[in-house]
Amino acid sequence: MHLDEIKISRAIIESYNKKLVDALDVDVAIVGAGPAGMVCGYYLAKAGKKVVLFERKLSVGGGMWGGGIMFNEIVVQEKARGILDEFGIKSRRYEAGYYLADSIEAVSTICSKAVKAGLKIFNLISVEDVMVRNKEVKGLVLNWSAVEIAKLHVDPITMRAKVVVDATGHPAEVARIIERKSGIRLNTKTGKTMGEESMWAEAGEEIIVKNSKAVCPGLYACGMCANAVFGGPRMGPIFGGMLLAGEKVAKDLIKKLS
Ligand code: 48F
Repeated sequence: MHLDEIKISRAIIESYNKKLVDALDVDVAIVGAGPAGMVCGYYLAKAGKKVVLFERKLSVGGGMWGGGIMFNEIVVQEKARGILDEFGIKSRRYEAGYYLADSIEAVSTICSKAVKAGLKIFNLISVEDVMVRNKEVKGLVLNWSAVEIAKLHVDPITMRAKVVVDATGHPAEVARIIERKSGIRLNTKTGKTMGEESMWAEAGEEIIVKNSKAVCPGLYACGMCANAVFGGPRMGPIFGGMLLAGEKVAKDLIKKLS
């Protein structure tokens, strides 16, 4: 069979265009394809919600690929083992209460299951702003990451979501944009982002799940971002809290949207 390069190009352009147009009006838009964002997207998609995820980088997975100091193993505590099982990720007991998983298997499996469940992931897209109406977040402002990196003077596009989830990890980028530009008071003690605290795995893992909740009308924090917004320690290469945070926000949103 003769392969026509123009057909290949047309197929990609037409299909991507359709996918992007369909992503302009959704139930939930997640920012960041780390473990927290992808797990959240998986449970939402599985529940039949229309959910899209925008990721700045070429690859999904955020900080999970590198385990600790680039040793590609992750530790997960007892409480979160059920989520590894739900995804079919193999875990091995290290000592009582400590389980190990291969970080490559973990990222690739979470991503695969989430996409198969119906989560639409757009990589290479950066969220540079939010759409706000009457002090409520109503959507996201998107641009190609290549435009951002090259600092090109190119205007973005806008999409609408019933709820936005900030899963951008340590920088809490969406919450900080709102703090800087919208005049909306965040649901924190000070009304502003509180900032993350120094390493304490045990406390951080507990707090992160509690902190993964509504930040302001229309916006939820999920994963490491939640401790940066509401205040809480970092926890290093233990990942149960990220998985549990993703599951918790998804459950809250399924209830809220039905
Ligand atoms: O950092 P990341 O993995 O966040 P997470 O899911 O997990 C945190 C852990 O990896 C680790 C940890 C465990 O103890 O602390 O750090 O909470 O994933 C965040 C993703 O968001 C993307 C970023 O490239 C990364 O893949 N991201 C950040 N800002 C934007 C963004 C943005 N403005 N637009 C699009 N993507």
